[in-house]
Amino acid sequence: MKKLLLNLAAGLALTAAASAPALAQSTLDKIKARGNIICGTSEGVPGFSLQDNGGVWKGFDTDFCRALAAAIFNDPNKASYLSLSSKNRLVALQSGEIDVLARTTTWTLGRDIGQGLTFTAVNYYDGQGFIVRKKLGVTNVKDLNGASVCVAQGTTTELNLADYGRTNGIKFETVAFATLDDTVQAYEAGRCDAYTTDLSALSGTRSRLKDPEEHILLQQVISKEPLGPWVRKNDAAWFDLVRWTVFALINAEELGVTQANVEEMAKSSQNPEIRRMLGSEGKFGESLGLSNDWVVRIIKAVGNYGESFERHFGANTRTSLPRGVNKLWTQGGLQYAPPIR
Ligand SMILES: N[C@@H](CCC(=O)N[C@@H](CS)C(=O)NCC(=O)O)C(=O)O
Repeated sequence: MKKLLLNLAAGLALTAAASAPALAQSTLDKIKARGNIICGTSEGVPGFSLQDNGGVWKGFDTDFCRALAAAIFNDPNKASYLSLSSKNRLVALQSGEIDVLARTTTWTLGRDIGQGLTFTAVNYYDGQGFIVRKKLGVTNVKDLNGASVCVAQGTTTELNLADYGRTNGIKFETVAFATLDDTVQAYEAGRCDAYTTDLSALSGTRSRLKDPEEHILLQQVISKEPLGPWVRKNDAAWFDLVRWTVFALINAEELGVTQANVEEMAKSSQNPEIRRMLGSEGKFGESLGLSNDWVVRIIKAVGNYGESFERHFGANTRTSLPRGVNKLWTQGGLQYAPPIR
């Protein structure tokens, strides 16, 4: 009887194994086999991701893709970029055209659930703002009753604008466009009284208008826009790596590990947290499918979170932004990464 039950159990186990769907190859394995990572990027948002005159992508989001390439290949240049509009970015990730979407994309429940996608970690806390021509004399979003507002399609921006109108009894004439260029050009050509998007992108956009001085950013922030990289659902290995790369960048800043000192720290730091993070102790890199010095590789390539922020949004850049709520939690901000242990 016992044997019969055992046989039955074995038979059931076999049936279960045979009917289970073949485990899809992890994106990480595909990337390793391909020899580079394909990153979904913007259509050009100064500070986040923008091609320079030589066609090289640069920015805070670009740095993140470079960090992933460094972690996997010890070479930040092993990342290629696919420029995507707001409208087509999620489909590009769903269909497997890109490995990761690192493009000012807000974490919302609707996107995180039921679309085959997963948000990884917040690397920039943003909010929605407005830009208007100074000569309109508008100082508050509430003065925009009856105004036309340019917005990009397929964004949270479009939805927040409608919500804000409803809650505040304001009638906006929403004029939505499929691409960033069309949206900004329409605003610049005077087709709309205002242009609305994430505040961080607005200040960069303003700097690229023909006469930035003619435009002002309104003070109100009408939404929460937690931004960060996205991956496909049900790919735990790749999700873990992308998420912990965000956390590694933030932890490195908190622990004072910089592009300039990381190699020295890896050799001689006695701080156990730093030693674990840099792989001088423990095998965390291996458990992520990488080498144990994966964070050394990342920080050597792009610096820590604060260094990347400063490089792209610092006071000396054209896209200067206050660090604001993106300061570390130890300095009164919201950036807080779980410990590497
Ligand atoms: N964070 C918002 C909006 C992001 C967004 O796509 N913004 C528009 C207006 S700046 C856009 O076209 N961005 C340009 C780009 O990233 O190429 C979202 O996730 O829906």
